[in-house]
Amino acid sequence: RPDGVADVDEAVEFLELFHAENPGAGPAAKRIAWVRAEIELTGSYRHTTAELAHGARVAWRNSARCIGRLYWRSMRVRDMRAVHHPVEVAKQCEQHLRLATNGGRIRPLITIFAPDAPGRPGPRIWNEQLIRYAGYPAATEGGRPLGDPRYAAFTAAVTKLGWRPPARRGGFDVLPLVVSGPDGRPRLFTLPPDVVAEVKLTHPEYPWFAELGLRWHAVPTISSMRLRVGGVDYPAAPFNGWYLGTEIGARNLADHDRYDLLPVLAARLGLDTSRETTLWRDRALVELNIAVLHSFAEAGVTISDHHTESARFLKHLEREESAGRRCPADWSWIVPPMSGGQTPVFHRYYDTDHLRPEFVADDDATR
Ligand code: HEM
Ligand code: NRG
Repeated sequence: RPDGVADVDEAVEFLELFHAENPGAGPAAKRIAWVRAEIELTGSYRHTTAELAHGARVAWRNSARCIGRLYWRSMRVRDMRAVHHPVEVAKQCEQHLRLATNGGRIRPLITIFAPDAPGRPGPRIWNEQLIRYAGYPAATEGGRPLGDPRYAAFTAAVTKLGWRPPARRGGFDVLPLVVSGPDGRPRLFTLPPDVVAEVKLTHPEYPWFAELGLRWHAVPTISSMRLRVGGVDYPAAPFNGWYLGTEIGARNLADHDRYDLLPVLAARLGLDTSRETTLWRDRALVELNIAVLHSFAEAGVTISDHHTESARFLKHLEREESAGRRCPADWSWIVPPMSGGQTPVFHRYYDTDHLRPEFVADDDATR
């Protein structure tokens, strides 16, 4: 709700869920009566620390597109509801990255900034993730794009706002954070390099692979999704887990409209690219994904492969069923983008309910 008024029905539904799942928290009826009165009086209400943490974890549990939900209970929650100012938001995003990276042993973590309140919207982070690479269309001699084409528009937008790309633009230039406060005015913040953990890609069998100069950041931290708990919106609530190798190796570095590296790899591998039937794309794709998993492991950075994470997800479904809960899942997002049929998640259907609390994709004007 753009006016920051909390939805009473959603509040009641959430508090009933919270008390059902946390029997130690006391009687629901008393808390619900209190919250009803608070909303009537102020237009919104304040979650307890326990409600906020549970709400965030359940929002993860309800994310139908996420294969990584087995560990939903163990996510750490940083309560930064007192933080409104863009300068402080940026600082706490840096701290989020430090704590999440944890020297390579990645910890699932969410930092929750001030909610939308009547007459006072919460802060917003305009980046899709805290760490993303700039995209420069047609920047190379051959007129090929440099960097991540997905962020070409965002890169142009932050450049207009005053960002200066490095003197020598590269394929992996980290974009600045764009944060706005209650006035809506975007402000730019450069992330200090020490909070941006990256892994340089090498291949266990091909020494030449390192010469390609490929790398990726260690921690995927989505920062553009609104967390909605019990009728209250938290527009800035960046969260992270760890990467599934295929996100990098089968999408970010491989998609035709991203880094588009399969033709480059096929050439280095000496594959016959004259016909599709040689499956040169598939062979290059496998080697690229081997390089991603190998490099993260060598660097001591948490990552998982699609076979392991698929098995974990089935275990999660079993557990949810035992707990008597529905577990919505979106087949087209859950099935990995390579070797789908070789993973157990391919061979079944899923619940498609829409459950709350939830993460909501906010439209990103500059994406
Ligand atoms: C999506 C894996 C943790 C929430 C995804 C996707 C993967 C994934 C592979 C699909 C991404 C794509 O195709 O672009 C994992 C793994 C985790 C993890 C391995 C390790 C712990 C988390 C956490 C949260 C979360 C901690 C939230 C608290 C989501 C959401 C989406 C998603 C909301 C959908 C994003 C969208 O609509 O663009 N996850 N995830 N995940 N995940 Fe997870
Ligand atoms: N595919 C995106 C990240 C989406 C979310 N994936 C996770 N989330 N693993 C990419 O950057 O490639 N997470 O919270 O761990």
